[in-house]
Amino acid sequence: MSSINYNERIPNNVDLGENRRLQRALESWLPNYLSWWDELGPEGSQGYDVLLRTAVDVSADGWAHFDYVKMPEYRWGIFLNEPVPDRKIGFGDHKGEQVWQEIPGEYRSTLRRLIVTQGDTEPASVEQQRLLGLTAPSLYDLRNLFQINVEEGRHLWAMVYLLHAHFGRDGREEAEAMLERHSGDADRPRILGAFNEPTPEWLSMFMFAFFTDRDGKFQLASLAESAFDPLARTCQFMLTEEAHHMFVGESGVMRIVKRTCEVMDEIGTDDPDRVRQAGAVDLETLQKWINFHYSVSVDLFGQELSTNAANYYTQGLKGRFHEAKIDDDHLLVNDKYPVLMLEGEKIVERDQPALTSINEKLRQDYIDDCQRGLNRWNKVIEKHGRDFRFSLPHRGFHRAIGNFSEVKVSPDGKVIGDGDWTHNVDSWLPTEQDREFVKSLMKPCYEHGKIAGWISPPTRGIHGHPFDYEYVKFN
Ligand code: BYC
Repeated sequence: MSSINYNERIPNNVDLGENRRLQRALESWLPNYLSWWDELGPEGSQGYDVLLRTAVDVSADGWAHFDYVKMPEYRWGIFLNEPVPDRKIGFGDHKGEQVWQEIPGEYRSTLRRLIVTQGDTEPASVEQQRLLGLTAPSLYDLRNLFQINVEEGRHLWAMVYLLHAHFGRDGREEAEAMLERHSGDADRPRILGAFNEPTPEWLSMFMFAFFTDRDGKFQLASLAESAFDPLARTCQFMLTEEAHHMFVGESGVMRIVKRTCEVMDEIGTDDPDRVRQAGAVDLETLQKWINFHYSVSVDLFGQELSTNAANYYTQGLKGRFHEAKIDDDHLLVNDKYPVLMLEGEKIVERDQPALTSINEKLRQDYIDDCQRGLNRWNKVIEKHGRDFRFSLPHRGFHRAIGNFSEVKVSPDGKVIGDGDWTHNVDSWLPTEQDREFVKSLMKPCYEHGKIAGWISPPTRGIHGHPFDYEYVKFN
């Protein structure tokens, strides 16, 4: 069961060959997927040979194989983690019962919606990043972008498999619709807000991989707790791949911070204009990118108080992050959770029912994880003897979903009037001018061992290769 069958058109470890109907359904979706990749996948990259990892096994050791691959020939497949024998449901009304291999009828539409929401983000991110291959700061970064893109494509496959295998005709229609909605499309946008924002340059790419892929980590980890076992096992394997995406984001920003600090040392000043003139991104500008990407990603966790979220939990469809490690009754019926609420002009903490606060609990876990990354970036600045420190804005800042969506909140957490907001917003969020400046730095640098001037090279290459390895061959 565990090794993947590469002789089949769609590599898989789910015995697809034994279910001819399902296999045919997926094989008929494949050409549509490939035309979508051709049209909206990485621009101009079809002929490149890229050093990519491909999943070949789901076991902890040696699950991936590295080789040069042309991206349209990547073996997108369907891999689920091995089943845990005798796995029991860990939370909610069905706690202690056997997990489900098929979906109970009463949960069908809710699960379909969760799977569609998750699946929709995957091709969305590929669409958002499609032009970045034209301006990568190095071959190493170009390869990492393409790696992320093919794996997000595989994550779409993971969700489409569940739709085809478990939702009949509705599932097939949803799978088609995944290729019909497009990021930023006025008529048929992607489902969640952050996935309709453009990723126009590499600073946004790294911030997206740090902040938005991290939402993916927490959402997938919650779905990995699901009583619907095939969903849980799929998400577990997706998380293995996802770790690299977040590494690309965190180390990417770290390398930019390092370069900025080096430039400040070289020119002997931290004056933002001078830093920009010297071809680096000033720390104030990086903070604005943090504010933007963090706030749109924080929205992805939904409303602070959500009966939807409470129902997902009670029904056993979606758990909390690392559910089994939490020391409580996993029913939460009598528990409380502190939530920031808006009362008039004031933001106050109020105890709320833990069940309806499930989204907020996940958001808090996410915020703590983001803060750890920022601390590591701040260490770089500290090492260079500078006083500047990055911080996460208040969770009410620049929100479009939830309690704070109707008001304006400053990064330090005060409810402010429209006038105050307009007066200050240019120092909090990227302005057109800032975006133009960052874009002006984006010149491709595809010579071996060379790197653009606004970012420092990585400390290590990929798969034991040095930084100056030929990660992408243009042919
Ligand atoms: N945008 O009760 P609520 C990833 C809607 S990223 C637009 O809070 P719920 C990745 C909501 O639909 C991870 N609408 O909703 C990263 C609802 O609509 P109705 C993606 C929003 O359902 C990088 C209403 O507001 N995974 O993997 O509890 C690269 C009430 O809200 C938004 C998932 O999302 C929004 N942000 O929570 C590649 C996991 N938020 O019922 C990939 C699956 C809420 O009024 N999804 N609404 O019509 C879920 O778990 C939940 O659907 C959500 C929302 C957490 C998203």
